[in-house]
Amino acid sequence: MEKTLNVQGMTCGHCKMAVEGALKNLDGVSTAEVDLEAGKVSVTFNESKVNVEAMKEAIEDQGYDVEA
Ligand SMILES: [Cu+2]
Repeated sequence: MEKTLNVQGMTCGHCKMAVEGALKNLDGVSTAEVDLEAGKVSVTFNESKVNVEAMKEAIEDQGYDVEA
C-alpha cells in the first residue's frame, strides 16, 4: 500500500535523508521518497507489518512534525 504524509520542517538534503532513513528502518517499509518542495513523503509499505502511526512516530523522532 502507498501513502503520502505531509511533513513540516524539512528544508535540505539532510532532512530528506533523515526522514527517508527513519522510514526505511521500519520493518515493512519498502520505499520512502521525500519531496522537499512539497513537504511530503511518499511511503510504500506492507500494511500487515507497519502502520501509519509507527511511521509518524519515526518521523517525529527525527524532529519533524507530521500532519494526517
Ligand atoms: Cu535539513
